[in-house]
Parts: sequence; C-alpha cells; structure tokens
Amino acid sequence: MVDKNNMSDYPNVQMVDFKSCGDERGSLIALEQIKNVPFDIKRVYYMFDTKEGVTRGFHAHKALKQVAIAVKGSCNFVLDNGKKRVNVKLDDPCKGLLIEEFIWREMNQFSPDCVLMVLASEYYDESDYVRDYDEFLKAQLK
Ligand code: T46
Repeated sequence: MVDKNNMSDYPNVQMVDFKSCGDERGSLIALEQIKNVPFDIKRVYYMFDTKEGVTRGFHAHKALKQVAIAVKGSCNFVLDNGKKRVNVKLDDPCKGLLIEEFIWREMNQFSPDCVLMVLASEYYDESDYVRDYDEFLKAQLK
C-alpha cells in the first residue's frame, strides 16, 4: 500500500513518503507503479536549470495524476483548489507531492540546483490542460 501523509483538509493533494534504501555508499530510492506511486506511470519528465525568479505552471489538469519530487535542490508549489491556496515546499528527495485532478498549480522559488522530477499517470496531452483560471474556477462549480 502507498504510505501517504494525509492532507485531509485539502483533497486531491497528498505528500507521499518514499523509503530510502541507504547504506554506507549513499542513498537509493526506487519508485514502482501502484506499490509506492499510486497509479500506473506512463511518463516521467524533469525540469532543471530553471532561471532565477521564474514561475512555471499556471494550469490545472482534468484527469492527470502526478507525483512531483525535488530529487535535488528545492522549489515551491502554490496549489489552489478554487477555495484555498496552499504553499508546499519540496526539498527532500524522500518525499513526493501527489497532485490529482483539478488542482491549479504554480511552481516558483527554484533553487539554482533544483531538479524537479514528475511522474505522470498519462502521456502528454495538451487537451487535458486547463490554462485559463476562470475556466478552472467554473469547472470547480460543476
Ligand atoms: C505540470 C507541471 C508540474 C512536452 O512536450 N511533454 C511533456 O510531457 C511536458 C510536461 C511538456 N512538454 C512541452 C510542452 C511545452 O512546450 O514542454 C514545454 C514546457 O511545458 P509546460 O509549459 O507545460 O511546463 P510547466 O512547467 O508549466 O508544467 C509542467 C507540466 O506541463 C504540467 O503537467 O503539472 O509541470
């Protein structure tokens, strides 16, 4: 079973702890679909060399589920469910941020060395993006 720290007042967003198989040589984390990532992994992407002061994202997804991990460095996620905005700092390669559908996200405060890796439940599909904030808010009301 996936071990998730429940963000109970914030549905569709959870922190996931990953077990580190560390030894005297260093650390190793294995990510396996369904076992410790709660969906079938269809895609992995990562962003790095993000320029200082940049904010990325500004969208929600209709169906996509993702787990974001700062495998190096740190960054901040601003998450918005249409009612409340929360900040989640990612700075630990042993923790993943699970974001399910219809959560608006903006990512900022990337450290110069940040490598943000994202595991995704679907192939890349632009039609799954909601890039208009008003459209996102309207979808919350349906
Ligand atoms: C998300 C946040 C956390 C592809 O061709 N394939 C891909 O799988 C992805 C993710 C992007 N792209 C292309 C599309 C754009 O031309 O790469 C370019 C940058 O993508 P985007 O502007 O969507 O990047 P972010 O950082 O705003 O958002 C990304 C993901 O797209 C999004 O799903 O949740 O990271």
